[in-house]
Amino acid sequence: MGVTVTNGSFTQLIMRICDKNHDGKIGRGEMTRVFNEINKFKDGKITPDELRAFLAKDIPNPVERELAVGTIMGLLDRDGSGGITRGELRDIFTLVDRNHDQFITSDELEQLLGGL
Ligand SMILES: [Ca+2]
Ligand SMILES: [Ca+2]
Repeated sequence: MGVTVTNGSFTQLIMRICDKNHDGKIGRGEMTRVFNEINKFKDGKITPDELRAFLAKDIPNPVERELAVGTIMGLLDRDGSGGITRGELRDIFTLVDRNHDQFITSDELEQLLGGL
């Protein structure tokens, strides 16, 4: 079921990366912080290379990492430009936050990723 990585489900991995204050949900501020961490060149666009570098620590297996990068790009790069912009990240946040409480929970993430 869904995309898995060696050390837990993809959902757990994303929660671990994004939930900075460990309250079990991802807020918009946390999303912005993660965006800035990944976007090393500060050009407002996350490239597959930046994602790959960012995920190297959490997904050591290159095959799994490539799969994760492809999945994330596929989900977030809405216009297929080869990069993820802040606007695209905002759009996906709104989409995933089904109950519109301005937080993404692991359940809401699971609904998005479970079908993959
Ligand atoms: Ca949080
Ligand atoms: Ca929510």
